[in-house]
Amino acid sequence: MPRTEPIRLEKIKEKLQTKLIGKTIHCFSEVASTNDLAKEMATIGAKEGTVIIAETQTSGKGRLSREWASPRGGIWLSTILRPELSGKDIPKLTLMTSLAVAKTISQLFNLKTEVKWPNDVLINTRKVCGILIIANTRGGVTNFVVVGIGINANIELDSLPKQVRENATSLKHELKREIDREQFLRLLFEKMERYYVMLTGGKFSPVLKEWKSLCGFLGSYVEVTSWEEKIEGLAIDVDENGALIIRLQDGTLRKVLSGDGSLKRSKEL
Ligand code: BT5
Repeated sequence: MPRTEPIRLEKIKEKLQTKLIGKTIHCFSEVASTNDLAKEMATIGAKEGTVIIAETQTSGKGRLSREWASPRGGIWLSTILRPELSGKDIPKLTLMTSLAVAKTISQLFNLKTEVKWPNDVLINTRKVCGILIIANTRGGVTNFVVVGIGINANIELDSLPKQVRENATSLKHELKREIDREQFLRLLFEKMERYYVMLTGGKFSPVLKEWKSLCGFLGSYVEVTSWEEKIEGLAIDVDENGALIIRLQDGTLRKVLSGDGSLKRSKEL
């Protein structure tokens, strides 16, 4: 079986057209978590746009300290950003990142992708990418943000833990071939930068509109678990701050912030 070659930095850089994201890239064979490393590097002053990539993570993290399986062949990366955004605007970064990943996949491989609130990208209802953002803010001012992205690229599904496999897919599984990870990263960085410039330039509405056009859950009955609470209703919108708006059975509207929303389709009420 062919084994994916390690990601080659110079191959990403060759034709990279960004001014910010990926201008500095550090590639590692193995780290505990690219997010943890990026956080450390940001704390000691790493420049905005710095990207940390690892071939594998021994302690990859999802939200609320959940485990993120990171076998070799995937794309596990973190980007350091220093946006002038207040804390309430940070979830916008998750939405723009999932949009950038979904668009990269559909453009390169002609695969139909779906974004799932708040932090996933799906192919055929299965998770191909998860995003985890860490924000460092003080007194309402954002010092730095780490955008962690995990993409199941060139991995076999049986390299994922059994309980994860059922709801996951990989690009290799969908395409029945390996992808060029450097080409993928170049396009991803370009798309992220484009949306980031729009977001930080006060033009988030068109980004959100595009995100919604790929969001399969709006208009469906959903069950959201947020901080131990279960909320069922009709998902009617995602607002400018990335909160999901649900219409409950009694007609009242409920806003769920993206912190720990986890969403699944439910039968009609
Ligand atoms: C996420 O959390 O989806 C965020 C994942 C972020 C991973 C990246 S990789 C680079 C960077 N460094 C890190 O340490 N993390 C970031 P959440 O929504 O909480 O989903 C976690 C759940 O997804 C787990 O509980 C599993 O059920 C499932 N899962 C774990 N590994 C997976 C994988 N490789 N593919 C699909 N699903 C997975």
